[in-house]
Amino acid sequence: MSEETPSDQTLANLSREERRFEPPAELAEHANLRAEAYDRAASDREAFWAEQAERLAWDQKWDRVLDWDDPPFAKWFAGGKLNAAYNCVDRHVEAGNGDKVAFHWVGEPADDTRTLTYAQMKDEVCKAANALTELGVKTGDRVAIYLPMIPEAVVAMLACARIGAPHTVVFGGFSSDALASRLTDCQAKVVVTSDGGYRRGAPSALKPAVDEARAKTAENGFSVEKVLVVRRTGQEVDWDDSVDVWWHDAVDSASTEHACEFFDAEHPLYVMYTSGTTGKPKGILHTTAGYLVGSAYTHWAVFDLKPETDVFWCTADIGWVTGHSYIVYGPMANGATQVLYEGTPDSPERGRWWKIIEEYGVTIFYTAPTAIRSFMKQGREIPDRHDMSSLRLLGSVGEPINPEAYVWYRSVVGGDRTPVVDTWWQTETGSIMISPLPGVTAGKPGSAMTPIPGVAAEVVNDEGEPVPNGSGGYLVLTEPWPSMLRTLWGDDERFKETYWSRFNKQGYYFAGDGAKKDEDGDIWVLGRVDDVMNVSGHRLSTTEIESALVSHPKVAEAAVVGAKDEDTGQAVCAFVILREEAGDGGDDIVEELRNHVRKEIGAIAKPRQIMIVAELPKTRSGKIMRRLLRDVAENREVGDVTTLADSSVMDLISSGLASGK
Ligand code: 6R9
Repeated sequence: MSEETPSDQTLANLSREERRFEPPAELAEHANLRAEAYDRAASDREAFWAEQAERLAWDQKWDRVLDWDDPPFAKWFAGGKLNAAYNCVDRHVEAGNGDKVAFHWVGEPADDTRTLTYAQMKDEVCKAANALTELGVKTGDRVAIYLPMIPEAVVAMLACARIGAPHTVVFGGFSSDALASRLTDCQAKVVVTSDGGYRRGAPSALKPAVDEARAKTAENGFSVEKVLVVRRTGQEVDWDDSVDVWWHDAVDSASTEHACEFFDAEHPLYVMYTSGTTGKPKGILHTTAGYLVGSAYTHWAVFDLKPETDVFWCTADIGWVTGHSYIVYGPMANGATQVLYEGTPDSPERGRWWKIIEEYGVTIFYTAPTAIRSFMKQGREIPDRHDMSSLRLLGSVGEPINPEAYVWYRSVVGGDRTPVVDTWWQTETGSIMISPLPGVTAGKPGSAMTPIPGVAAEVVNDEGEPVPNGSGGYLVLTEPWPSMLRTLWGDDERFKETYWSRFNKQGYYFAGDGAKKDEDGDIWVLGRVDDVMNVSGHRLSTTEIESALVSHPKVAEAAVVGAKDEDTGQAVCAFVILREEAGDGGDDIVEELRNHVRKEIGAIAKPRQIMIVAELPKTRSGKIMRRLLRDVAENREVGDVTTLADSSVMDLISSGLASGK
């Protein structure tokens, strides 16, 4: 570990974290949102949201801010009419900002770049909207998008929004099975895909998965009508003339004129599938106005966006909700200039991300803890080779960020200048709910801090009563918010049962996460409640033990699960990735780490078993799939791996363990 990394400040455990980072004076002085907003929003929540809704262009204003007459079915800005695509492109062009860069697109192969202005985006969106209409897509029809991170993905989403056809974006890394089940569930009429995309330096095919998925849905009596195919890699594809249409044939020749229709505020905008703990994926439904208000407001407030000067880069895939809210809808509604990158962080070399930041002068950078920890593993030498002084704000999303990873991010990537906003939210919430405000909050590494102005959250016990400061419980949202999910596609009952019935309190949304309030009342999200362990009657959080492990100088990443144990009910099993400079960690590494956890948290948390591994099983958004590790820890056959970003990881772990590595 380098001298600069504050190992001597290593914490005992999360609750004893005492480092604080005040907002830089300059940022505080010019901050978009000030401390007064908290009280203002709390005193009249609806007025506050109505004020935020003024950021959008409306064809017709709403009659009522919130209709909550039939909870949990909310209507926001009822009576209003607008078009999401118009808000994301046309109005910027009409305001004279057509020449402004919307995207600096960076392909994975070196020197494969494109620059797209707002005027060009508007033309592309109009052409694609005309082409989709020509293919038979009508308002209300669903369109699936299965594409790599190329500009056409954004264009296709906005073209759907423009004609009022809800899109469902399926992550390009998902299998044909996953695609087939989503196509069937939402009965998609058209699929937009490409021949392939680039990953880790090589073209990888996408179209065959669509062909397979179509064959599978046909077995269930459902068929997609058309497949619109972007040529990206030039690889060979099978072709069915009755179904397949090239994008360059249908879109390139289409007219750039498209008069957009204005839709009801509650018109469905998209369905995004997210895995449930059991059973089939849930189709989260978001509607137009509330979602757009939520994503635009939070992008402006939490990232302190100054559209004239900032260059924003969110590294999420467009197939994840973060890509929807913080690449497409929020930033584009705000007229931001962004970087959009097709590839992996380490292709062709490990410094690729830092090089992009340097080259495009990125000022605001938003990524996931999993990425940060993998950079920590490689050491700070790689980012240190780049000038990243343009950065002024960093964000984190997807899982709890361990305090050590937060401090590394801030000091190595952010040059000890930049605030880090740890943003808690979900596919279901549509936009950021709990986060520091960069110009107001003194950040605590590892804490998402407080609900942002306009949002009401609590940590409650089993009875739904708020827990006192210093205690843990369940994270709930206690008031409706504009970008909330409206239902699960086609399943109102499951919607009510999953999110609104855990507590006997009308209108309490249960997020499924455990959290704790520290002595100041600030919120620490502890991960999914299903990931809480019970060891000899003590409830232990996986996050807490993982953070203790990551605070050891030799550890880069850790995943902890509870495995059945005859003596203690459950026992702590840890899977650990070492930092590169630690080599194999030495002969006593396992004992050293077990004792480290005992010292940091206590004997009760000392892992029964620690396994040193090369990789951890993660979803594409970086969430560790503990269910699979639990299978390994309990010597079971490993379960369904279809939502893993890399499904070979489990073989690697199992074989590494079998060979005693
Ligand atoms: C945006 C996104 C949602 C779940 C959520 C929680 C975890 C996300 C977090 C976080 C702690 C944060 N999560 N952000 N946990 N701190 N800052 O990730 O959506 O893919 O639906 O996942 O992710 O467990 O419930 P989604």
